Amino acid sequence: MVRQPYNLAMKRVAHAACPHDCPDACGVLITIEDGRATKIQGDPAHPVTRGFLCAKVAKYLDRVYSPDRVFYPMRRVAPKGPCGADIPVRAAFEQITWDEALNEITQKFKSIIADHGPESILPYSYGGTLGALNGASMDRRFFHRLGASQLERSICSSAGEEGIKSVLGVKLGTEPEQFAHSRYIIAWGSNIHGNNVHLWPFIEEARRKGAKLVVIDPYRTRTAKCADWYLPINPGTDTALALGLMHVIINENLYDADYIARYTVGFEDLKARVQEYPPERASGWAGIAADDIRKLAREYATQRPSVIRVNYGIQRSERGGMAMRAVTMLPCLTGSWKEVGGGLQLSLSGAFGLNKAALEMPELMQKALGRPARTVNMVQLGSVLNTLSNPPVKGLFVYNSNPAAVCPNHNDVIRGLKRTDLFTVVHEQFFTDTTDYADIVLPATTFFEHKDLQAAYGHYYLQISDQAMEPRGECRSNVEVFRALAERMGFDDACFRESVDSMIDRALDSPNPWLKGITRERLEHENHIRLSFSTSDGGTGALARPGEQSSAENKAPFLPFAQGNFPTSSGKAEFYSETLNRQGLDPVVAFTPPEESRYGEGAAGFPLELLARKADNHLNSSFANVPSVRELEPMLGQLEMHAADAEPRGIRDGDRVRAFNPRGEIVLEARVNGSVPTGVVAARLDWARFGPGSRNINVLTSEKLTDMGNAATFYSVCVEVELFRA
Ligand SMILES: Nc1nc2c(c(=O)[nH]1)N[C@H]1C(S)=C(S)[C@@H](COP(=O)(O)OP(=O)(O)OC[C@H]3O[C@@H](n4cnc5c(=O)[nH]c(N)nc54)[C@H](O)[C@@H]3O)O[C@H]1N2
Ligand SMILES: Nc1nc2c(c(=O)[nH]1)N[C@H]1C(S)=C(S)[C@@H](COP(=O)(O)OP(=O)(O)OC[C@H]3O[C@@H](n4cnc5c(=O)[nH]c(N)nc54)[C@H](O)[C@@H]3O)O[C@H]1N2
Ligand code: SF4
Ligand SMILES: [Mo]
Repeated sequence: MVRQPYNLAMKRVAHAACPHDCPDACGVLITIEDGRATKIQGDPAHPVTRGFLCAKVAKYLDRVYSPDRVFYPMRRVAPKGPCGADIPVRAAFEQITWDEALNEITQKFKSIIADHGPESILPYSYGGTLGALNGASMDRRFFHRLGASQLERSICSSAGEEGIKSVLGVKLGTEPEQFAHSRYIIAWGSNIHGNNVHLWPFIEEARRKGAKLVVIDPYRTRTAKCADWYLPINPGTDTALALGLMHVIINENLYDADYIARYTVGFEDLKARVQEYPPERASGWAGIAADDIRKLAREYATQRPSVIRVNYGIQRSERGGMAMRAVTMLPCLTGSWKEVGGGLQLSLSGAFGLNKAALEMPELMQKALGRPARTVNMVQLGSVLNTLSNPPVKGLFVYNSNPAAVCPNHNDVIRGLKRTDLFTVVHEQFFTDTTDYADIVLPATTFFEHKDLQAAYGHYYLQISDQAMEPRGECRSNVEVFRALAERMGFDDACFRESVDSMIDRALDSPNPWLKGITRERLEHENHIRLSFSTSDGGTGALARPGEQSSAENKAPFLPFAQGNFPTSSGKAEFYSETLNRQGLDPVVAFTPPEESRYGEGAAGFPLELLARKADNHLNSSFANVPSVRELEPMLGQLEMHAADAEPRGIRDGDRVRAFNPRGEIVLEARVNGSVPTGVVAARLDWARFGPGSRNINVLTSEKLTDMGNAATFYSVCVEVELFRA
């Protein structure tokens, strides 16, 4: 229900938080007139996102009020397969009632369980909403109680998480506000303008005071175009570059010996190891001149405070865990964690420590199976659907995700989704690529239409996202769908009747000291609250600038590692990790090039490295279907390449080309535009439905998993490209 019952004629403003899978978690204000949302704007009071929205969410009314939304439960009446111009999506389905839909799903699930056991049912969800409740709560309770297979949700960030944790023990880092105080900023595999735009004003502020911005990225992003120094790097070679930098920093005595002695372990091992990586050797792999490596190392170590914004780009590579580990070592060597505006930021989500166990209740699996259910990796959906046995997957429930667009090895995913013996339910806001293979489609609310609690991974503020309006059509939130399914399944556990407010209270009721004093009531009143860091968690001095709203006791900058405090097994930052050693990984750090790269066997016959990128104005596959947002993306359907690769293939700008490898092929339009270095090509993720032959760039990506965290390798892909002759 809407929090404050409102007079229909009244105009009011609701506070929400953007739940999309984006570091920024913007504070949002939604104006409601006569029950209808009439305006969306950024909340100017939010200290980090400060009143502006990205281009896509600024057009959110077009999404909420799109005529293309799923409004009612629908049952398939046509064969599974892609809709398009010739088959209107709605013609593939008939409208049914919620009662019919819930009955059909539970009856089908019961018969699948009777024949194959509960683990033959697979939930599939990821980042549709990062709201604490609608992301992971009632859904998890339901599937745990059912005894369904568990999903390893590793499509995005788990390699980087393991990499950073192997050094720091936790995912914490430099808060965005501190970037305004930095003198030297490295954006490392981090497309700030496209994917994390609210950090940009802090960087601009630092640059006005003389800071230098360096961008390390194989693709000339909008961020790279704005940089003081742009270093195109060969994909998958960041570990080599980081080792080259550490070679210089250590051998030229540019490190912080006191910090290292007090707060780190394994320095001697690292010192020995970096001797194998002089800049000349690192240069050979990374494609960055040795002199530039030396210059970058010296500037980074001496122009202080220096900070690294490393994002998930470097870890979508076969050895992405090691790459993140290597980069994370840099601020531990220079001791820049001590400085306001120093350190490193990957994800800050480790600070929130919400009570996940209370939300998800994994103990319910015990009740269903007497043991934990098997785990299936989401990256390998193609193989899972086609080859997994004991038991095979017979029921698939997709929500918060669009695997028919975002999952690698697209052709196998589609082959699996097409199986006539697979019962697929998709809970969605839109008729996506994935609903093209659904037996039942259920209508989902947007964040305008449900309440949630919102953490962030790019700042340290917790927010309440209010329900601004009644759901459109018969849409229901994830929480309500799984509540209803649990009831139909006959699960009488009290947790399935818990109210949304009670779940928010329980999420906040956690041993994490940084949640101390933060309650739902306070969040409802104050909209956003910075985590309760104490002065012992940081340095001195005020972070907030005039005009900023921040409670007096909570102004000190958060410097999580100024005095060590690394929650690793040694209690120190680990240049040597016994944990990695036990896992059979290099306990220090070493560079091995990806097999699927110019240095590996994957390149035989397929010499070009493909970056299967995100679109700057979409969010993975979300927004691709909103016409006003699609207009912002002129690069869809294009393959960017370097002239030195185009010319010998007889390819000119604007030609139609075929990009292919053993997994698949796609026809795109060549752009010879200086965005990529020699040997690299790039294309953007889009809905398959809008691509030639109902395909997208994931026909070329693979199911191969990373060295740590079992994550996806979207940026370790080799292809060949030729002129397309129809
Ligand atoms: N507009 C927009 N915003 C988004 C998203 C979106 O799709 N669109 N997606 C959201 C999601 S889910 C996430 S996880 C975040 C991700 O945000 P980012 O972590 O920034 O993710 P990517 O765009 O995958 O990669 C960042 C950059 O890394 C570069 N890169 C690729 N390979 C390498 C490499 O080997 N070395 C180096 N140094 N760089 C490399 C890419 O060219 C890219 O420019 O963004 C979120 N925000
Ligand atoms: N080629 C290539 N592929 C990639 C990537 C890449 O860079 N290149 N990036 C990868 C990364 S980093 C990620 S995180 C994944 C993301 O993959 P997904 O998490 O699948 O992300 P989206 O494409 O945004 O799809 C989310 C879907 O959830 C729906 N949704 C939103 N809110 C709700 C809700 O409240 N309830 C329900 N039931 N549904 C909702 C949206 O309408 C949308 O269709 O994609 C990965 N795929
Ligand atoms: S997608 Fe990111 S930048 Fe855009 S409104 Fe949401 S949180 Fe803010
Ligand atoms: Mo992601």
